[in-house]
Amino acid sequence: MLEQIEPAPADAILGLTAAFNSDPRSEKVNLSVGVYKDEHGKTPILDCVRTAATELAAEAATKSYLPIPGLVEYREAVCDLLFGSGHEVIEGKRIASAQTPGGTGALRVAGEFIKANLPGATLWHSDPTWPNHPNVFNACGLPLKKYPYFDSQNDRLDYEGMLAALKKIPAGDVVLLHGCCHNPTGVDPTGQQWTEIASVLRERGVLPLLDFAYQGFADGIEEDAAGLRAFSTEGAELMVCSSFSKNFSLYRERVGALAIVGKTAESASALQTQLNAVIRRLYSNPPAHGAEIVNKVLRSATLREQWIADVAAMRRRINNMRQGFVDGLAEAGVPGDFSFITQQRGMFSFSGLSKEQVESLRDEHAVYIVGSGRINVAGLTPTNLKYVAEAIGDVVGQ
Ligand code: PLP
Ligand code: TYF
Repeated sequence: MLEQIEPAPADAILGLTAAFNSDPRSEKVNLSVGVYKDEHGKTPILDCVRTAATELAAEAATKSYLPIPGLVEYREAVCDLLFGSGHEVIEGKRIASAQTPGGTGALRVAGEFIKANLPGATLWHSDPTWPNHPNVFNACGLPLKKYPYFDSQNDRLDYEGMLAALKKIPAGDVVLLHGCCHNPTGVDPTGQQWTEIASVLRERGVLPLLDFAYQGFADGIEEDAAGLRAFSTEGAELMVCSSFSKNFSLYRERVGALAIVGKTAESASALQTQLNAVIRRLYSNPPAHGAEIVNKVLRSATLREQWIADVAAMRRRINNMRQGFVDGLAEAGVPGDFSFITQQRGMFSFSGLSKEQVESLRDEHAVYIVGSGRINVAGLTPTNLKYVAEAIGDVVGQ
């Protein structure tokens, strides 16, 4: 009976890396998957991570199971990072939380939690969004709808369209927002807009779900939490999915977290038991290693300082590449104003290239970007920048 099963379609993003890997052309450049690369094109292990891992190896006393929601010290350190230590939601014991296998694991747990505990809720996501969002939430059996997000004419947030749509969402539904560094557009609301979005959702009785996978890649670790904190007002409820794949460069260790903020401490206790029940039936308890590393770095003054500097260096390199990319396009004679690329935040740039141009880039120049026109700016290096800009110049001029 298994032989009747058809192959699944290739993943919109990961399928490209598979094609890239088997491309024999030596000039090839992979700007598809959202992975940070240094100026040599490598995804490094951070020094603070290496030190923490070495210390952990020496200290390790057991490999017995973690509790269902993971390491309590890690969960507390993550909540401090998200909300700010001493925040009312922490002091008031209003958070139910779990260590999860990556940000994707957090999203799946959140989706299953919503399905089990908020029957009938529709999940609203931005148009466009990360293609894995619909994959994950469809798999949870949640009905999905979109709200407008990107103004492609002007390469900016369609704030008016977004807000008008949010004002019509029925009470009891859930709205998914990208906490910062929106994937794929690189366009985020301003601080003032976040405050307004938060109050609209709160007034309507709509639950915000923030996907926070790039903390530190826009303006800074603290600064990037401004959106999330706009939602964390007295008595407000929200859910946050956090990931340390990018900002700790711990991709394969699968480290993330889910925080659910309840109205009261009593409510949060009930939420924690429901969260544990969801995890128990999904994967029982999370893997330990990556979370132990993050916990150690966040709790050591020296390692934490190194980490903050490492994130700042990644952020600066990406921003330098943004400027270099805009300059490179001008030098390659590509017509048009590309200054919007320097305004976009995080790893990605939404280039505006058409599907056909994306295909020509790949077929004729071995430059791989996502079909939506999304470019991973963090994959640009001083070595490949000129080649990529000229390749784009060629396909745009065709
Ligand atoms: N959410 C968004 C928007 C992302 O771009 C990513 C990773 O690329 C994730 C969540 C989750 O990443 P991970 O599961 O690797 O932590
Ligand atoms: O490039 C992106 O948007 C992501 C990156 O297990 C990614 O899809 C790749 C693998 C993975 C999670 C996220």
